[in-house]
Amino acid sequence: MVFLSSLIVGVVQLMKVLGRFNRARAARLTLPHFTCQTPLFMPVGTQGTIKGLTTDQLEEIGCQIILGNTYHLELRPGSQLIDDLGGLHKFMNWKRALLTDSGGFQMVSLLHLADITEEGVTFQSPVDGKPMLLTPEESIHIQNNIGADIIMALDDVVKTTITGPRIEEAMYRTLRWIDRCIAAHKKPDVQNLFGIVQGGLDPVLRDICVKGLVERNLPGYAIGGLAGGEDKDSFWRVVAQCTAGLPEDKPRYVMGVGYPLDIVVCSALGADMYDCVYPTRTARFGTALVPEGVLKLKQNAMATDERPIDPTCPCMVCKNYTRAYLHCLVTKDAMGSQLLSYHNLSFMMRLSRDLHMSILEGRFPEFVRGFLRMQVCLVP
Ligand SMILES: *C1O[C@H](CO)[C@@H](O)[C@H](O)[C@H]1NC(C)=O
Ligand SMILES: *[C@@H]1O[C@H](CO)[C@@H](O)[C@H](O)[C@H]1NC(C)=O
Ligand SMILES: [Zn+2]
Repeated sequence: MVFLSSLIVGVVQLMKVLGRFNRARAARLTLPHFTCQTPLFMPVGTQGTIKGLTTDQLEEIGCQIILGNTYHLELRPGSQLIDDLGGLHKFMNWKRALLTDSGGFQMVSLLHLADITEEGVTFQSPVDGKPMLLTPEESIHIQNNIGADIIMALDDVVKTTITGPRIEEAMYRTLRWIDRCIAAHKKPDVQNLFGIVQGGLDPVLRDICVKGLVERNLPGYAIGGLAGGEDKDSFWRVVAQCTAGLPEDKPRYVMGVGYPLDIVVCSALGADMYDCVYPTRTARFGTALVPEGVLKLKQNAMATDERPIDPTCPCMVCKNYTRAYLHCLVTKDAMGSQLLSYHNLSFMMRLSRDLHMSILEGRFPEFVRGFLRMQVCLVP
């Protein structure tokens, strides 16, 4: 079985660009478990679930790939157990594509005591407080156990708002670590290892990192270290520079992005993949994505509003429920946030399809203009 799938993966090119408009691309991404279309959005399933939605519902709204957090999966239930039970696809009953992150970003952002050395990321176990070490080898080992279609290299993450020699150190270390990741990767036939471009906001460092990674001829590349509080101009400049330097026939993933507007702009700049925590971030639910920006269902005006969240949305929630009903649920019942997540993700999936089709059909500029015209009314 493994032999057969490795044969298939061996002959099928990972990415085929089906259409372009200037730098924007609509492509087909042939992954071991599913063939996806780009631009591609990946909802984040922290513990192997997307909050409140079943895998059937995810398929129903057109979700093609889910991002799993290695750090959370390793803590619970543990990657060894996932491997013993047949891999994450089987464990969570998801037949389509999966991507796992390296676990490094989560550690650095969640654990105050994380410390980065040449060996790896040292941190205090949140379970028993013991010091632990995540090396590039260990990250790949864990991700090999989890079995996602795409796995991410461990990189040395720094916030873009930091300046000085630390940015340069992190970029060169990321390049040294990619070789350790490649050497440790046991399943290159069924899992695609992506490298991550670092270098902060410095064009010279970004350029060195892009060239260094491209030399390694990886299946795909991510642009990392963004969406961390830098201004929009710097953000778009870095994305534009990196996409211009990365190979035409390989997928480009902008990590930690994001908002619908950012996704539209990054797609225009030649990026293909995004992870979107934003549409399912349930901390302060009661907000829904609509073409104009966001709709706040908690507002009193919603209490008697008989319209759906978004009259132009064909999703199950907008077909069946009024704003008034959702207003009543949002602060009181788990189903409120579940229905909103369903609509929010449907919205993103529809945006993904619209981008893909508008590029294929040569009407990408019209689509972007229409999108921007709607958004300006209600930007949060
Ligand atoms: C809601 O509407 C859909 C049509 O999108 C329909 O198929 C479905 O049965 C309805 N669901 C509920 C719970 O009413
Ligand atoms: C829906 O999306 C909005 C905007 O991204 C976000 O603020 C909100 O938390 C999301 N709601 C749910 C329930 O996922
Ligand atoms: Zn909807």
